[in-house]
Amino acid sequence: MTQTDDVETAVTRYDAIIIGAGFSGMYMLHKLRDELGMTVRLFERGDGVGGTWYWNRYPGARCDVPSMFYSYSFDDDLEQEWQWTERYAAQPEILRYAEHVADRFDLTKNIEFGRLVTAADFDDASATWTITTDEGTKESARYLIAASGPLSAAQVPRFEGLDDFAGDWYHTGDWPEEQVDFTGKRVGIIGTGSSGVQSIPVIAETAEHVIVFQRTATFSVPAQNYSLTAEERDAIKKDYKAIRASGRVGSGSGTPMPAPKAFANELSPAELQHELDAKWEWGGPAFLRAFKDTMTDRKANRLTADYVRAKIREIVKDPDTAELLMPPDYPIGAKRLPADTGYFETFNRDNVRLVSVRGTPIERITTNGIVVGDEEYKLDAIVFATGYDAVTGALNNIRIRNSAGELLKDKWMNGPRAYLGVMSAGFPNLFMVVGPSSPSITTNVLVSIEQHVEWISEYIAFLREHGIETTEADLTAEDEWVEHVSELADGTLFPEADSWYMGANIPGKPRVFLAYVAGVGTYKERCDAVAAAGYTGFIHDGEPAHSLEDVVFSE
Ligand code: NA7
Repeated sequence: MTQTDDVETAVTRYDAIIIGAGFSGMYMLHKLRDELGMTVRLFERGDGVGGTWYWNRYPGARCDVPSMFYSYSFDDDLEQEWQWTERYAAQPEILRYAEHVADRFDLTKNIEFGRLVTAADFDDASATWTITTDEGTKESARYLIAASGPLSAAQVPRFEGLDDFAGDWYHTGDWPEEQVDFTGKRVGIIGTGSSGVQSIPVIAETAEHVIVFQRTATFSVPAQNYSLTAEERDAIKKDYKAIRASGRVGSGSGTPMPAPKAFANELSPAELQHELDAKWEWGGPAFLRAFKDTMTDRKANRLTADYVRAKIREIVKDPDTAELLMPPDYPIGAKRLPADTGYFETFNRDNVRLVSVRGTPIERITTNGIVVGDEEYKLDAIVFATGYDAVTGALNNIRIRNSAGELLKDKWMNGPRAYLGVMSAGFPNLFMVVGPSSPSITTNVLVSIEQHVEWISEYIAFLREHGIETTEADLTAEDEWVEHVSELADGTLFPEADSWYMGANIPGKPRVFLAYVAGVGTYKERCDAVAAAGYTGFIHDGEPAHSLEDVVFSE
């Protein structure tokens, strides 16, 4: 079905083009090609599949969602045959899994690796998207699916002098393929989010000296990772569907975990302590579910935060270092809560030093190291664990333009706008997987990815079946959705922190909460209701798909 246009650029026409070969793009490719019989081409800037897990090869990189559930559920044989070795898989194992999926479903034959998509232009007349790659090549398709990832645009702060640094420097999200050996080196690590929290303990084991440059002290809870036994795996696999489903209902994050029993103010001091102890022992993000209102009530949140502060004082031997590690007064969980293995303990090591850059920011980088205040810290290597331009970064890095010449980036100047988080008004036939205003980043992203891919491919099947050439989000529906998403966030403590969830980590980025917080189950119900009503809130070939009054978004 592939055609070649007779225009000068010899554009090849596909049914769909997908950007990104992470978990979103790989499943999308499988769905569209193998179930819908479409011609599909996927463009991936890396030289292999895996997306985030292809790039994040830093020491200690590990998932913070249990691997048995941070995996695809769409294929029974796949979920039964893969044997996760740890409760929380490390990056190499997750990458092997992604490669296994690519082999199993023969995906790579439709993927062009090492090709960065730099621009995408929609043409109303032919109802096609034409993408341009960094090599200047162009391809076109009816549908463009952005599976470019919510955490893929790595951010290196523009410190003066970085180019002069004589040592090596790395970003955790753009780590080299070959192993980096820090033995005998003085390593500076900037950033104490999840990537810093995971990498600092591991780098400290080999480096001669580690200096951690901390701007905001972080909360962190132990992952409580362990090796999975065959019995544990088998027990889950026996009942895989039902166990997975239990994490997908209502306001769930998508990961099965113990539900909170009560609101904090319903519990006695002893019961509060018991709930927090139990969740600390359970490990990882479940800690934020000690109470029903941890993320909505300041008092419940403060109890939870103070519990971690007390743990830090207990673990870290030097009282001055412990004080520096004390997270300031932002709600715990309002910045993504890292799940660590020995993070606070690492500051008891003789070869680790903590430097606060909160009051006195990093001034510049020199040939020899990093200058803070009047001190120059001599370094052989610098690790930037400084995060991402989350959710919108990867999309805005592509010059996405509609037929009227409008840029998506300009439309999103004051914050991203997307109906259901899948499509932005004025940009027809462009679907986003785990896009802004969808649950994505606040959930087990594999669950959100599967739901989005399945919903989008069903929609595409519907469009093809009904001979509809273009679909686009209706502006009113989009405005209502964005308003609804923002109201939901305002009912929580999330907006109170300067987090990447809020875009606050990127200078100049609008302060907007980037996700839908009512949970994967509720969100799926909304999406399914839209589909059942004939794709309400979308415009099909210029005509409203259905009356907007059929779908009410306010709670
Ligand atoms: P994060 O969570 O955005 O953390 C970035 C860290 O880098 C954070 O501690 C920042 O301090 C720090 N940072 C950023 N810019 C600077 C400058 N200019 N100076 C000093 N320190 C700086 O990114 P991660 O990669 O750790 O995690 C991202 C997600 O990936 C994670 O949540 C998981 O979902 C997976 P700040 O707190 O902004 O003061």
